[in-house]
Amino acid sequence: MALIIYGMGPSPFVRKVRVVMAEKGVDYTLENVNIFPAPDWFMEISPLKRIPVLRDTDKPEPNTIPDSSAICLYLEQTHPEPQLYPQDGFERGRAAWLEEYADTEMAGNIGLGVFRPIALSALMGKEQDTETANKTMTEKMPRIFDYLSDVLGDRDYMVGSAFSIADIAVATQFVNLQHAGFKVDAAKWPALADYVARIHARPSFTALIDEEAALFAKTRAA
Ligand SMILES: N[C@@H](CCC(=O)N[C@@H](CS)C(=O)NCC(=O)O)C(=O)O
Repeated sequence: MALIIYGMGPSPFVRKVRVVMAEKGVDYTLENVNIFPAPDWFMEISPLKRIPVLRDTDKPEPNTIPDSSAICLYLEQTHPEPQLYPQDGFERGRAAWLEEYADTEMAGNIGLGVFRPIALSALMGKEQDTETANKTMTEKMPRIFDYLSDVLGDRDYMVGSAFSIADIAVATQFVNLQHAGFKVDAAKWPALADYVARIHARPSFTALIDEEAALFAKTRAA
């Protein structure tokens, strides 16, 4: 099975898929696609114009799947070990919910409110909008940190007692927050800050964080 991921490293959704592949030991090729703007050929395999898209060259055309959640589900089916979706039905539903929460609420606020105004702007040679980032951090993010702290409680993982797709989806969004020079305030949300550090310390995450670090070393908010 030859798998290709179309996307760019710093996308939290591309990272989510790459972490799943690393956890499962799946080989793939990352083909860089610049979505600013997306090329015409890419629109044919990604009608929503979004990255990532997976291509499985062993399948007859159309052999592509857009959307990180759809791709991760396919990978779980083709590479069941280690299991990244809870066995228990209720916990599986909770994991799907947290993945959705991360992909929408977290991605919206971190992506548009912090990462783009700071890290992406700097990468693209534009002026950084620290006002928007600081406003997001003070007005929007505390609600998210409170919610995730409540969900986590005193456990090690977001759902049940095992590492799952929920942890990957949540933690990948925190990488983008860090690329912009922000993090969870450990004085206010100690368990969440500890959790993020622990999940990011997994080899599947560190490899990608290290790969992206050089790119963002100079783009963080002062
Ligand atoms: N639900 C999608 C979201 C993907 C997404 O929003 N990707 C962003 C990059 S981080 C993108 O391609 N944006 C391009 C655009 O909105 O035009 C997924 O999980 O893959």
